[in-house]
Amino acid sequence: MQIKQTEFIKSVAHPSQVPTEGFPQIAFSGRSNVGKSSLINRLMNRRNLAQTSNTPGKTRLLNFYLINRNLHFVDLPGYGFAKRSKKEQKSWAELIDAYLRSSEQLRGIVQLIDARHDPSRDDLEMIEWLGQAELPFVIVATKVDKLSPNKARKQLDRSMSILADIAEVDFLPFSSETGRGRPELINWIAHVI
Ligand SMILES: Nc1nc2c(ncn2[C@@H]2O[C@H](COP(=O)(O)OP(=O)(O)OP(=O)(O)O)[C@@H](O)[C@H]2O)c(=O)[nH]1
Ligand SMILES: [Mg+2]
Repeated sequence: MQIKQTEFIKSVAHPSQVPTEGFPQIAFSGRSNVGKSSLINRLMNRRNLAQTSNTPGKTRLLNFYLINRNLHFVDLPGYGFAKRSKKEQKSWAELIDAYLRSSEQLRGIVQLIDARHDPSRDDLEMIEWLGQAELPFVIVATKVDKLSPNKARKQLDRSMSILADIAEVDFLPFSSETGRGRPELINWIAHVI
């Protein structure tokens, strides 16, 4: 698969507003600031179509992008952003949860973790959920450019062994800075849709 044509479609605050064209959907999940929007931009080779920010909590809605006029990418709001009120965190969790449970077109989930750190408690909860849902998912360890090759390998091994206890996982190192992992992730997407 080659990504040739990309456009922003819409932001959605409720699962009932999800586009109804029936195109397959790939969703991108992970804690706030982990790099979901940056990864989507890198996949699309668009600089700032998906809005990124140093401030966590930039993506608050489900954002839909149309790829090659026949596939949707869904940028999910990040979880685990402590500065939001409990009420707001709950409403985000409910939006993500309702979408993941109700979408009939969802073909797979790209779950991001930070290559520099052990998966957080929220990450583990999410990945455990994914392990039980009957949906293909891949764990992408992003920001790998921020580590030396040696440190990256060590931390990835650590994270992989932690995750191996809770779910059977595919694992992919990625960098939105350098594009590392892009071909492999596009292959994975092409395979599951
Ligand atoms: N060096 C490096 N920086 C990255 C990478 N991916 C993201 N960043 C930076 O990390 C910050 C957050 O990235 P976003 O893509 O906005 O993160 P997000 O997961 O969409 O965040 P929310 O929308 O808040 O959930 C930005 O400053 C990015 O430039 C990467 O692979 N390498
Ligand atoms: Mg974002």
